[in-house]
Amino acid sequence: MPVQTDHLWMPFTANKQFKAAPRLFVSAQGMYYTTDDGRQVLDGTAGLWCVNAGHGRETIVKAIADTAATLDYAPMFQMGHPKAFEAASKLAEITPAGMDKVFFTNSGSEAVDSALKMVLTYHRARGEAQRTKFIGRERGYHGVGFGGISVGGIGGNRKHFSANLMPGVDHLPHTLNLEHAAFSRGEPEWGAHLADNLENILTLHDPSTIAAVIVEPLAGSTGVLIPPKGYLKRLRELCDKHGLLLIFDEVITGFGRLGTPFAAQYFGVTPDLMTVAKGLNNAAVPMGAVVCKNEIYDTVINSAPQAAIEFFHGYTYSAHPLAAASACAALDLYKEEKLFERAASLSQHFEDEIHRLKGAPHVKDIRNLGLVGGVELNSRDGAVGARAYEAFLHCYHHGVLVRYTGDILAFSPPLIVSEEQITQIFAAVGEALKTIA
Ligand code: PXG
Repeated sequence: MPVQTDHLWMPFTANKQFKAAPRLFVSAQGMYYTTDDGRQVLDGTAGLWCVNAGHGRETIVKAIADTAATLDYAPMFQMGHPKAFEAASKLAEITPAGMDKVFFTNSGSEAVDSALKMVLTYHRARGEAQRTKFIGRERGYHGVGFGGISVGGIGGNRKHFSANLMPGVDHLPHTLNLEHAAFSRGEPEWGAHLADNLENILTLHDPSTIAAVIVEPLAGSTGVLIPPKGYLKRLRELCDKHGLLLIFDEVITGFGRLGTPFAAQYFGVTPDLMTVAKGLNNAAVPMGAVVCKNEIYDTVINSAPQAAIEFFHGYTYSAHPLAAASACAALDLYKEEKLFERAASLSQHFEDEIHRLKGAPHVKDIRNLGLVGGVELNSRDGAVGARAYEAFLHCYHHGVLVRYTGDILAFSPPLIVSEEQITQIFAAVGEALKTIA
């Protein structure tokens, strides 16, 4: 029986186009989805960059099932439950030194908005309430809340809402430059100086009014923009020079995507706050978090009287028992199976295979780091995105799931992917590109 699609308004989807020919997954195991017509599709994107340990992992499934049976829900406002604290401790084990405090949310978008509020609360607690402005970056994706789209830099996500965005936000330029850095393998050599634009922006504001800078260490959603060598270190130095907090949005880069727990460790740059979600619990139940430096937590908590709520923020489902239990199980699994190390050891093969597409029809640029890759296509005249959509569709019908945004194909397989499967993903793309006009 074909599924009735009329009632659901689908997110970030061309609803009319999709409903004319729906694509449905009915189950998933390991590296594969199964479609409603019984085909196996290799997951080249870890769902939406989130199922880092692969699908249907037994210990995670069991943790969720057991928890649902024993503690379906517990309030976290003025109450608690053990798994919430355990999940925070397990997460703190793998965060950069000195970043041991965790605030749970239900998504990356909520993590970003929570981080922005946390920053404002911190500055107020330390007597710098005038620090209210944020600096994001062009092409940044920080979720879809009003805070997130305000600091974000993706035109399509902002323009309908532009009259209602948060005030006091400015943006750094993005770091993609095809003239100097096309087909870079890993981090581009060119472009560290782009961080110096922060100084230019600060001259337009009083730096003492800036609360924080927020960037994705590696920009994912916008089409995989790899930071130039030295760029993030420079950004950190400039933030320190002017007393600005630095937020890394690690919703995509967290949990082994680059072969280290977080991009912060990969690049050797420690932010003041990190936003995470997705891989936090292998995406089994909606969950996100803000991780902050101990000093931020201590300052906020110690600024309030003993019986006072220190941070007026939280969600009904903050650290929901099912989410917390699945986070504990996922974090254990990453450790037991050494999946972050596995990602690191696969990254050279991934790089070699994706760069084989150089010279394939329509390919304009190829970018990669860890187990993240992007292939940018030349757009068809007057139809941006059409080529990538057709390539995506061809891959899907030939058993490989890829992602696309505009005319950029994106790849981020689960960290359990094999070398052969990596080869298969890019071979499927190569075949697809030959068939499309
Ligand atoms: N920050 C970053 C860096 C993200 O990539 C969010 C925040 C928001 O997370 P939530 O959980 O609210 O969606 C994201 C989400 C894609 C794609 O294919 C990327 C995201 C979500 C869906 C699709 O590029 N990133």
